[in-house]
Amino acid sequence: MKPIDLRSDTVTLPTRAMRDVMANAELGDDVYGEDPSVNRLQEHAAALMGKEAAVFVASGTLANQASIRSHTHHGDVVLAGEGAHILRYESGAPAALSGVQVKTLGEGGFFDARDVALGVHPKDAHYAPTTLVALENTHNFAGGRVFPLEPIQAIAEAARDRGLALHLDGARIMNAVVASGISASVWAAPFDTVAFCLSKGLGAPVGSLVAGSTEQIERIRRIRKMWGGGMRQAGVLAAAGLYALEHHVDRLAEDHLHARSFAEGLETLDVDVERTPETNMVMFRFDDTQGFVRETRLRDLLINPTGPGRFRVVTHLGVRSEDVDDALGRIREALEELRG
Ligand code: TLP
Repeated sequence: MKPIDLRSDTVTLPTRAMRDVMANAELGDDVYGEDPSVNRLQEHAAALMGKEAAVFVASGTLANQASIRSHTHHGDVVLAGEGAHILRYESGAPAALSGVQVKTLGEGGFFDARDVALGVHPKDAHYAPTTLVALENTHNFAGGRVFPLEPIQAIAEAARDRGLALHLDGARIMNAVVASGISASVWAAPFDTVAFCLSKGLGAPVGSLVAGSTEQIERIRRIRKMWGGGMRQAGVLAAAGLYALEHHVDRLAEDHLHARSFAEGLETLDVDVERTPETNMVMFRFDDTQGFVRETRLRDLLINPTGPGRFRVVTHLGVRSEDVDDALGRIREALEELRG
């Protein structure tokens, strides 16, 4: 049986064409700023996000955490939505690497300008200074939902009025672009820094970027070096990233369609799907967490729980429509076994 891996869009393998551009990439030492492929990718990313500059980093985690470090001082408070990746899945980095506390706002990953206004600490020696708002789009823990533009613009205004900086964890911002038809630069405009990933739905093997002002990106470049993230002949990876941005954005629509048919298929199997997928994730519930994992793995189907009784399916470059049908067939069998 062919294994079907729906744990994440991070599991994609580079295509033949992508490997070819990697093999032929022009290289140099990026710590000296001399890798032409990295430079090309960074210029492309900055233009795409409508910012002055961009820096190539190893991961989404590094992109977020170096950005947080660049905006804050030890002891500050960062405001973020519930289930934010920076808080939930980055190994405690805001506290460990920047010495900041993350305070969550709103519900289910989403919040509004009023939450920001109420969340900011007063300027009083009893309170830690609030200096940054970090927003995630699409929101992973919420199931790949798009954080709508209007509330973001209002949040940005509320944050600016209070002197706060704004960071976007846009690991999957291109999924939001394809789902909404709104360009990346419009999504990025309210933010001082925007992190986005090449190694998720876009299918590159490694790499993320942060875009922002020249000054902010220089600060992040220094933090990247300090944290051991200077990458020398990184053009091998940058070439894959550039290829992904040029060839794999429009096809995200296919992943979104696959997620929707997956959700419909699950419903016909009487599985409790949280909501109609907006992008490439399907969140669903099944009480017997261990049983579901066991029975699907026995059928070469990989699906991760996000917590007790809650699962996430992620569609990606390596999932074709036959795989969706095939995976649903395997789930039907697993459920027959578990429901008896
Ligand atoms: N998310 C991974 C896991 O860490 C959960 C996944 O499989 O979805 N921001 C967001 C919104 C992300 O979803 C991720 C990765 C990151 C940042 C971190 O990216 P990497 O894994 O490159 O450090």
